[in-house]
Amino acid sequence: MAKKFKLPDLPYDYNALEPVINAEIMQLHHQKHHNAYVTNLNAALEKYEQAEANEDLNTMISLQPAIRFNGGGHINHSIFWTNLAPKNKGGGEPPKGELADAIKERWGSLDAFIEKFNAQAVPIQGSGWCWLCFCPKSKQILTQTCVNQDPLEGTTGFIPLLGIDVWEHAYYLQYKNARPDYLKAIWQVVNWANVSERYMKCKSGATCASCR
Ligand code: MN3
Repeated sequence: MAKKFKLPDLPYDYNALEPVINAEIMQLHHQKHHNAYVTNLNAALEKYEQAEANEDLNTMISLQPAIRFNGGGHINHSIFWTNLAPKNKGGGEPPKGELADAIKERWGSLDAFIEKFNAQAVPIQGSGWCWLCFCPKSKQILTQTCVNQDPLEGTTGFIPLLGIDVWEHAYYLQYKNARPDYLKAIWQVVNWANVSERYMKCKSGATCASCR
C-alpha cells in the first residue's frame, strides 16, 4: 500500500491574511482545492501500485498525468501556505541577511525584484505558478514560471524558495479578473523569514528535503 499523503494544517487561521486574501478564498483553497489534490494523488498512487504489482505497464503510464497534476498540487500548496504569514506574524517584513543580499545583488533592490517577479507572473496563460528559486548547480537565485500544477523541482531541478499561486481560485472571489491587483497586494503577507530559511538550507548544501 502506498504511503498516504495528508493535507497539512494551515499555520494560521483562514481569516489571518485579511484583508489581502479573504477567509472564503483561504478556506476553499485549503479545504477543497488542496484537499482534492491529496485525495486524488492517493487514489492514483494506490492504482499505480496495483498496476505495478500486476506488471500492467499501460495502466501505470496512463496514471502518470494524474500523479503529476495532483502530486504537484500537493507539493506546491504545501510550500505556498508556509510562504505566507499574517501581517502581525511577520508577513510582509522584508528579507534580512544573506537572502536580502542575494536579492539586492541580482535585482538591485527588493522592489525591483517584486516588479520583475510580477511581470513574469501576470502574463502566465491559464493556470500556473511563479517561483523564486535556487539553482543547485550555479548556487544562484532566479525566477521561474510553471504551468498548471507542475512542481518546480520535479520539472526543472530548481529548488523552490517562494511560490505564488496564480490560478484563478487563488484570487478570483476577491480580485475578480484583476490578477495584477492580487499580485501587487500579496507581498504584504509574504513570509520572508520562511523564504530565507529555505534559502539558507539550500546554500548550506544540506539536503533540501525539509524545504519541500
Ligand atoms: Mn491553488
